[in-house]
Amino acid sequence: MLATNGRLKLALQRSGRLTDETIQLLRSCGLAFEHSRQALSSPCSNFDLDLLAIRDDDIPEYVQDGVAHLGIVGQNILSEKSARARTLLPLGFGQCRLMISVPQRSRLRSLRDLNGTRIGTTYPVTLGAFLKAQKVRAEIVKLSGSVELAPALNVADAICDIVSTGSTARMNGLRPLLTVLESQAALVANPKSLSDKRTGPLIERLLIRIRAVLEARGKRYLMMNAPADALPKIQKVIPSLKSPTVVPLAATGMVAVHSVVAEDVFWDVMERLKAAGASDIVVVPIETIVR
Ligand code: PRT
Ligand code: ZN
Repeated sequence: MLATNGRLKLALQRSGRLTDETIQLLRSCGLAFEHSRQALSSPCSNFDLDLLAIRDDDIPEYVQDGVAHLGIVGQNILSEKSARARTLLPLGFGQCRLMISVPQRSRLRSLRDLNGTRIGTTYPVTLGAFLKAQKVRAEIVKLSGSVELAPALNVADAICDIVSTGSTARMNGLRPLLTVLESQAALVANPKSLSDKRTGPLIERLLIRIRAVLEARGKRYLMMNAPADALPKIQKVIPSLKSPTVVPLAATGMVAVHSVVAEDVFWDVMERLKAAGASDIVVVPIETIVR
């Protein structure tokens, strides 16, 4: 059943770890909407899109059933719900890992050691598929929360849970053994809505915007002046600079060079540009890059 009132429906987490970054991403795409944690549905005033704010666990099913055409949800939840939703784009936030951890003093050291053990988890489907693929026979103890307490309560020998900084595991005397799944938030779609003649083009328009915002993340626009004969050296400093914008300046022999650089190498690049002869280096943030 595909929701039809002509508007696209996107399901997002109502209130949780993914909510703020999801809203920020959608606003960066130029979408105007009110967001309140109380409202189930918020319309966008400048795009044919309604946002449905629900529990993250329900998002895969909403998308699979066509109640929402799109969803933004962690890949860990997608994997666990094994719903028919197509991943369109990883979004670069909400990074975490589904990991098997064991008590610090446990004798369990490797994947093979897990044979014959009990593993407590709220991810029985994902863990089951992993153990099957790895040909490990272990008992999966399905838990509904506080997984990290299971070994101390002798409910399990190991646990399989989401880890991001690792501090919860450490605080509970656990050490990570191995990663079952790497995860981040992703944009997912109901497969039928991609080919639908009303929602398909709307999804494509939204995708172009999201890609452009993601493309610009972590990048800076760099402008500098330099003697024209320093250009070859400058191009060596910024290898990504295939065809820099070079504008002659009124001062004879001087040019302005513009380029895009990655934020994480920016300080290093700037020092080397100065050494190569560049001056008046200006760096500005980039909001979007449309390829
Ligand atoms: O109410 P609703 O069902 O919508 O939310 P929720 O409580 O089920 O989910 P929420 O908001 O906690 O997480 C939403 C999504 O964020 C998850 O599905 C993951 O995709 C992602 N994410 C990223 C995380 C974490 N990092 C994370 N650290 N989800 C959970 N955790 C928990 C983890 O379960 C453990 O208890 O944080 C603890 C470990 O954190 P560290 O930093 O101590 O390792
Ligand atoms: Zn949840």
